Amino acid sequence: MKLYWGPHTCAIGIHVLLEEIGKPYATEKLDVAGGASRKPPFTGINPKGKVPTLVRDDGSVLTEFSAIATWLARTNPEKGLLPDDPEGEARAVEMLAYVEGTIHGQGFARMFMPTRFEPQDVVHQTVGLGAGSVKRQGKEMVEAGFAILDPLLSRHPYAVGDTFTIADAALFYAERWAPQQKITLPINLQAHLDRMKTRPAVAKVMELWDET
Ligand SMILES: N[C@@H](CCC(=O)N[C@@H](CS)C(=O)NCC(=O)O)C(=O)O
Repeated sequence: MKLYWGPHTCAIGIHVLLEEIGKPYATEKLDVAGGASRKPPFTGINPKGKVPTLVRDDGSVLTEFSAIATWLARTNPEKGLLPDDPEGEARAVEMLAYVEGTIHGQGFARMFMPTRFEPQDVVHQTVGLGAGSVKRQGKEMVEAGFAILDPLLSRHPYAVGDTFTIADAALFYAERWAPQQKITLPINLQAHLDRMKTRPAVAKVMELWDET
């Protein structure tokens, strides 16, 4: 099994899951910021040009954070990474979808790659966090998303309950971007991020990625 990843990307959540599972795996680092994921040879592996990308032992390729996370959870049931009960599973999927689709896909993506969003005029793309800019819009979306999730984390230490699940791996990667983008996390999400960093698997991956 091999995980393709890039510095500062959401792939860190999948790397954490691989460490939590504790079975052998390989990794390959890509210069995602420099565009390596969008050209050959990587596009021959994942034409979407995105990390995380997981190549499994049978050579098949799995893409999309939640698909990879769900597959890892279901193939390692003894680790309890995805609740078995319908309510717990639905809450985990709910968190994954919101982090990936809204906070990441709508919010942080505008901050990281404003040129891929409308409006395409120079003013809106280049005024940084100025009013009306794409980046500012993204920041507001992220802050609104975090504000919605924060009360949930006042009820339990992990994203959907008392134990670590794949929903925590997703929430973690988004929380980790907040200080890098000068976004102040609400109190319960900051506590969750701090809690995540105390997990040996998370600490190990952050050291491997050379990130704090
Ligand atoms: N929907 C995808 C999104 C993955 C994604 O956006 N990955 C980013 C890094 S966090 C990436 O590879 N970007 C490279 C690019 O778009 O050029 C998923 O959930 O896995």
